[in-house]
Amino acid sequence: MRKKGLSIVGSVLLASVISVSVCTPSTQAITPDEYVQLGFGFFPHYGLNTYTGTAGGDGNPQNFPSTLFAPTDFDANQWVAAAKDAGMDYVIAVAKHRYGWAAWDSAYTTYDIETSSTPNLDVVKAIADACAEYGLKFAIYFNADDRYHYPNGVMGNSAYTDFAKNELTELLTNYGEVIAIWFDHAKAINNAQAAQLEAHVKSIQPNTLVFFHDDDKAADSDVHVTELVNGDPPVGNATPWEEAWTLYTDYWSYTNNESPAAPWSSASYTANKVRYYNKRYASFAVSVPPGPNGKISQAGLDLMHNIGQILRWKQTDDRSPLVTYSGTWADQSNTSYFKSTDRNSSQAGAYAEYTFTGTGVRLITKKNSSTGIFDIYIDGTKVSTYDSYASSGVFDAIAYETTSLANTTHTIKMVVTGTKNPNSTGTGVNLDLFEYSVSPAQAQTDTIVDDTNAAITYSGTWNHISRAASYDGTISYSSTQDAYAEYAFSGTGVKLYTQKGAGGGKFDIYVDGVLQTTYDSYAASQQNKVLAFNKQDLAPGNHTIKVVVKHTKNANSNNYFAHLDYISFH
Ligand SMILES: [Ca+2]
Ligand SMILES: [Ca+2]
Ligand SMILES: [Ca+2]
Repeated sequence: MRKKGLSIVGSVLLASVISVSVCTPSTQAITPDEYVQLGFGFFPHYGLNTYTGTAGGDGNPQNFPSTLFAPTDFDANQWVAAAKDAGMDYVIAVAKHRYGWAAWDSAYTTYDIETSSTPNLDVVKAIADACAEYGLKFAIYFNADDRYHYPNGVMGNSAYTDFAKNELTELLTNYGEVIAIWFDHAKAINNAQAAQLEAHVKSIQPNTLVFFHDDDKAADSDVHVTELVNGDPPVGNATPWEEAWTLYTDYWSYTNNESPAAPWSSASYTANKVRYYNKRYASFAVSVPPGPNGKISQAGLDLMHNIGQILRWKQTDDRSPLVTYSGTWADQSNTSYFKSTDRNSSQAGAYAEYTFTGTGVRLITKKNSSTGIFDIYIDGTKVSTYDSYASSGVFDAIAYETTSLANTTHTIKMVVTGTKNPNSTGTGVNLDLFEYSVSPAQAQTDTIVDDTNAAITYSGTWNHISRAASYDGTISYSSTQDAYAEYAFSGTGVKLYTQKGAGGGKFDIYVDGVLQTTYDSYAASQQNKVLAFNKQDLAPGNHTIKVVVKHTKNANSNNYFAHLDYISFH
């Protein structure tokens, strides 16, 4: 085993000569603050670990041949659709865990998907493609240790550093925009290695955030990342933060239990944790690990769906300036109220009014033995009269709920009647908070139109070639001024994908004959399946999208090429 390790180290040293050290301006930066604002992410742990029967990094990787990796029904679209359904906005793909096994075919090792039971499945690509399809951001987990190729440790080992850089070059070049590289187990490397890896990542995608999961390298991390078991961000936290955890008991990856475990199996518990971390300026990323077949279990899907049903409701407290009051209202406080606050009035005709944009709204009140009756109006029309009497106190009572409003701006109004039912000892009514919701998360069913599709009209000189890294293995390109490609579709949203590289030039993108943007496809290093244009607010009906070659370029580019890889619409 040691010999095998050493021979790979040798080839790694040779390969390191081809490293990339250039700077690429990106147009789609994400800042640490924006990362935190994403709020809720999916961190599905899946890879060789799923098939070893051991928790994560346990055991000697030499005992785990690559052929153990054998999904029968792999479906990254299922994972990402479930993430969207849960209200998540990004996915962290586990490209390489501590065993050192690569979930893509790396040119720098054979301990990867190439020698697995599914050599043609690129797990990283499948997740990246699904994220593009469903509109989620894409990040990559890369364990900083590597117990297969470097069983004696990676600390201070320059051959390892070069090997890691080469693998990172592949990950940052072939899968489009990567918002973050999540280096786990960073205590395995020293500070100089961490600095080199960070510089390398940013030399390829300058706006990719770099995280080191390891307290002694926290200062070097763009976002402070913590496992939930290691503690929460403090109250008043102002450091960009991500908390991460698994919803299964045994480990981050599937081991032998395909069901989420208590307390996380409760959708309200998990949704409340998301809100808890978001209030502390932290995003929350969770694993619901796919099983050995390559899919998330039904129990996992159900939990994710139910979390999404809760998170689609956003809270507006009674003290929010967005709520306007008329008449006399008294402030109340009790830790059982949302934000510990409530307002109460018994004055007939007094009202509280709230304007929101969405498809659903709820009014949350407190019932007790001394509360009375109020009316509820939506957009000026009385929709309900609510009796808030109860023989004993009830917090979080939903006095009114609708989920069937048109997706536009509405007003809900609570009007005090000064009346009560005979059992009640008073006429006062309580407003704790309003909740409003947007349309239920829906899996976007985009239709993909590859560049080879006969329905695309090409004018002028275009080349149509095979290229393995492009969508469906094809790409079309031109450097002829005013050459164009045009496609007609029916729908409300359209995206256009290109590639970027050292010879990339500029092209115009038109929708319905109106210039939308001029796209500069230059990048110092090759980037494939790059989203060049995204418009999602079209009126329902027929539209056209057109790419027109400018034959202009920025000063760094060595050519004028415009590429069309594919179009998607819905
Ligand atoms: Ca390989
Ligand atoms: Ca409140
Ligand atoms: Ca293509």
